[in-house]
Amino acid sequence: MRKLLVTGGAGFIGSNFVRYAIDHTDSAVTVLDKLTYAGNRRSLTDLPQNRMTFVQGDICNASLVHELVRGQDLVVHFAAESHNDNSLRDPSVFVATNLVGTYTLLEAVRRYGVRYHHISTDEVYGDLALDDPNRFTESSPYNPSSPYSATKAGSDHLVRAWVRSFGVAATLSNCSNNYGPYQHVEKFIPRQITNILDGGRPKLYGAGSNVRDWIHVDDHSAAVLLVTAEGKIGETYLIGADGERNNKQVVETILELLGKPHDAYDHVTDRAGHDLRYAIDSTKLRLELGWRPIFSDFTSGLAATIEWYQANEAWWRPQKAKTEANYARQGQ
Ligand code: NAD
Ligand code: TDX
Repeated sequence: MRKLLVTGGAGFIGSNFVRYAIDHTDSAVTVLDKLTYAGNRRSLTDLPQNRMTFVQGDICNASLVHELVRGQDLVVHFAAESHNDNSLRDPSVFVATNLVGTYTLLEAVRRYGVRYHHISTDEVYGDLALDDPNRFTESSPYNPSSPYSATKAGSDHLVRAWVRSFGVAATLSNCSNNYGPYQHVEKFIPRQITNILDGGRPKLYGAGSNVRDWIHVDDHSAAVLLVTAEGKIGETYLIGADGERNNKQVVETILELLGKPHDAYDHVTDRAGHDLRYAIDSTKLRLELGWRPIFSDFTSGLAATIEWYQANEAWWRPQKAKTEANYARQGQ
């Protein structure tokens, strides 16, 4: 049985990954999560408690991190401050968690010789023009735009330096925009779904022409598990499911799935420095490791996600009013 430490396991992708890993492997999972505003213990309560240990704590706490890393077979590091809009309001916690937190974990896996997998984002590569025929690959130059993506880019560089300088056994993956259950209502898709469920309207930044490359969170989890099993030490794998759509198209699909008119949305203040387009070329992952996405139809994945938010109001309701009040202060 593999002993697995998952940081950020009470967040959106982390909790889906823990569920996926418990369903698809015999791993014994320890979750380390600070339970910030973005972490939710309820995202893990349906899991068999004999397969999972939950520890509330900060990845910047070196003594706690060393105690937990020691004796593990693998650390998968999801914990982060993850929201671009928040990083524009207060970057400080992004520097602490995304950079110092990653450094703290790297020192611990170095000390105890534990295998490490680093979860990162396509945003480290900056953005693409709408008509650029190229997509991001593992050799695209780093060019992050926001405080969030700059700290994620810095954390990737730390991992590569610890591999080369200290021989840490690490792999990295950079994924595109995830959607699915348990995503915080501050993020684009859950915000729009819950606005409509609440009798309100979707809020589109600017003209809505920005493009994101959507992937279902379970396809991300499957790719991460595969990289931890078969990826080459020191290598980076881009994860994407050919899911490019602009924000206006996504909002129109959500409105249609909920039986509302196509144009029942509002345009609001654009995000400062808003990246125009992300697009991933995942050829390396597909050819070298044989990964394929299962959720190839975005509309049916989105319909299932909408059903999840309809059935789980008790999960998202406590966050909704505060999140919308924060947005309203920014004219969003
Ligand atoms: P999230 O904000 O939903 O969850 C983050 C989790 O980390 C929360 O449970 C939070 O409590 C925890 N956390 C934050 N600071 C911590 C600290 N100092 N110590 C311990 N725990 C802490 O984020 P997410 O969307 O699930 O993203 C998870 C990871 O995936 C991040 O590294 C993010 O950069 C990356 N990523 C996300 C996406 C996406 O579309 N959401 C895409 C690519 C990569
Ligand atoms: O209300 C909104 N209206 C809107 O038009 C919100 C919240 C967002 N948007 C736009 C901004 C983006 O173009 O929708 C797009 C997606 O926004 P977010 O959900 O904030 O995601 P993004 O900024 O693309 O970053 C996400 O994907 C990459 C995750 O939050 C990151 O953690 C990940 O690294």
